[in-house]
Amino acid sequence: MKRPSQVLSGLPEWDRCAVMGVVNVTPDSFSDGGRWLDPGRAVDRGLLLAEQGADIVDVGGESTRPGATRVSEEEELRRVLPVVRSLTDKGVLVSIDTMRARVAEAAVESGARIINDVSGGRADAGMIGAAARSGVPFVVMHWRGQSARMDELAAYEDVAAEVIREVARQMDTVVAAGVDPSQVIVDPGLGFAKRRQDDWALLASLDAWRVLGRPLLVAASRKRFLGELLADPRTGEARPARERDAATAAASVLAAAQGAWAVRVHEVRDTADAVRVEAAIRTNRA
Ligand code: PMM
Repeated sequence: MKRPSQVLSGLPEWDRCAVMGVVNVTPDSFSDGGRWLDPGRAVDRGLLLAEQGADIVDVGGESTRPGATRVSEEEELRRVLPVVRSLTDKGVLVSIDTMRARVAEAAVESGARIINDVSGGRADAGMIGAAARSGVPFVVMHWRGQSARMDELAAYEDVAAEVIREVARQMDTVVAAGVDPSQVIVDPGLGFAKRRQDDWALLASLDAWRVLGRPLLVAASRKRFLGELLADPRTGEARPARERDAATAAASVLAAAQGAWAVRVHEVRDTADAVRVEAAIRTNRA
């Protein structure tokens, strides 16, 4: 199956699904919280991910795990800017994972080339304008509300259709406010106001996102639905986050096979190999 056009201005055009490696400069992210809070360690981590095959390194300074409380803007800026600056100086293609306009703007000034806003411009009234002015690609992820209450918002009749419809509506909003439509990236927001069965239904129907005609980013990495699938059969306890990387690579490569433009992962090496295998099989298909 041929992949839809994946051209975004200012970014390379990869001939396979791209890999976005994650550096969370936070004390409390669910899967890697506290490991890269020190800026030097965060930069080293980003460089290692790039060396292991990350095409993009996504830098974030605020945890969005279910139930998380927000950090101040000053603290978020303090965490991410030195890391963004240092990685871009070293030639790494950086995206900034933030819901705040000021953080996005400052990160782009420091060299970030994608704004990855898990709220798709809904959390901060200034974000869409900031994205429009920056001109860099902007991620419109499916989002129904802040992490502190997102579990209550997970109610769907037909999750695949509703999530696409809500993202299409938000795409219209961001384009009406000045974002270049050819710079929009879409994302189903796995785990954000989703129950476990919703995440699986979304992962099973990524083909349907072609109707939007935009590059699709998929972030299954280490998420709760994988931990629950792999729960200990004796105790019923979910598999710990750091032991979900093989499952992450599997989910990511199956997203690539459904046409994903990029997959966002905490551990890069296996997924980087897997997307290359997917591309080789696709290009050898009659
Ligand atoms: N998920 C997380 C953070 N950022 N960005 C996008 N575009 N899509 C996602 O699904 C997404 C994201 C939460 O995971 P983390 O806290 O482990 O980074």
